[in-house]
Amino acid sequence: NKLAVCLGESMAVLVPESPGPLDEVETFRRGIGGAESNVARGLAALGTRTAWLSRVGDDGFGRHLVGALRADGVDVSGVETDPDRPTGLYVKEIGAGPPHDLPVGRSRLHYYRAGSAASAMGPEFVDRPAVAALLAEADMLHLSGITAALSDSCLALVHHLMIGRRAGQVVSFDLNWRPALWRDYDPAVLRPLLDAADVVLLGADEALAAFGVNTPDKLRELLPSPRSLVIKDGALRATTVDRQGGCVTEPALAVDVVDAVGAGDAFAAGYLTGVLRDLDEPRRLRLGHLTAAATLVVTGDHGQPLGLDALLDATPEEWA
Ligand code: KDG
Repeated sequence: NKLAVCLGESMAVLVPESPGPLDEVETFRRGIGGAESNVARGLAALGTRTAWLSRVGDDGFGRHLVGALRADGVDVSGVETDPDRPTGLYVKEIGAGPPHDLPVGRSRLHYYRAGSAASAMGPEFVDRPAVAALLAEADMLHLSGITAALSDSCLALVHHLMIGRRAGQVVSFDLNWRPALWRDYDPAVLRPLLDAADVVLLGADEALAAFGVNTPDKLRELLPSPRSLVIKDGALRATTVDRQGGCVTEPALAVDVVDAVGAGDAFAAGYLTGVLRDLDEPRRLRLGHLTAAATLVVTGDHGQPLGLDALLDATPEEWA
């Protein structure tokens, strides 16, 4: 069984019990967020051997995150506890539609993560024996643009991991464009990182916001090296572009979206499981859509696999 290793910050999430502006929400449910740990949970749920690498604070949220990922079947032996810095937190705002400025099905993230334990990761993180052992064994390493935006030391760590990867290790990189994290920082640093990956996942809308282009050919010009560019076109479709510019497209599934946060991570978990299992390209994309659909219909960042009824209802978007 191949090993996938995901590195990135996980956070406790406060999920409102009802949609609407945060000025009005009174009760919240504790959840688990963090793009790469969402991918790790999704991979493990699909039976992929998975480890998650990160740092948490010596606090209740940190212990909860680590325990929950362990219970989900994710190897957490490489997670480090920082005695001084806290675990990051984010608060979700769920769209209620007018007069709320967020439409139904859309969410907004409010971060409380500056100076977190994970933001203090740097290149020396990989020297820890538990981390080094997992990286040496990993068949796939999954990283994202979020880590690159957390701090200079985190950016240096991402570089270090990409340069130091083992021969034959597949590096997957999700752009995960989060403008709120790039306020004081130049997102141009992302381009060489993306281009050094084997598999790049990105939303067409994210690519437009980050680099000003979103079509398969323009994105290929921008990122000539990755073996596969997987472009997610919102709720409609996903397209993989190979190095020669050849495209494979699969329509997304039509579901009633409750909250889209985490759906990209779920898609990544499905797609990457397909890569690790050597599925053909259409089936990699289809597995991505199926796992994304399970997350789109819940308020949490991570959904349980769809049951039979939901699968039968989830017709491709173009048939709906
Ligand atoms: O992809 C979902 C993530 O955006 C969410 O879990 C929070 O990791 C997070 C982030 O940095 O936005």
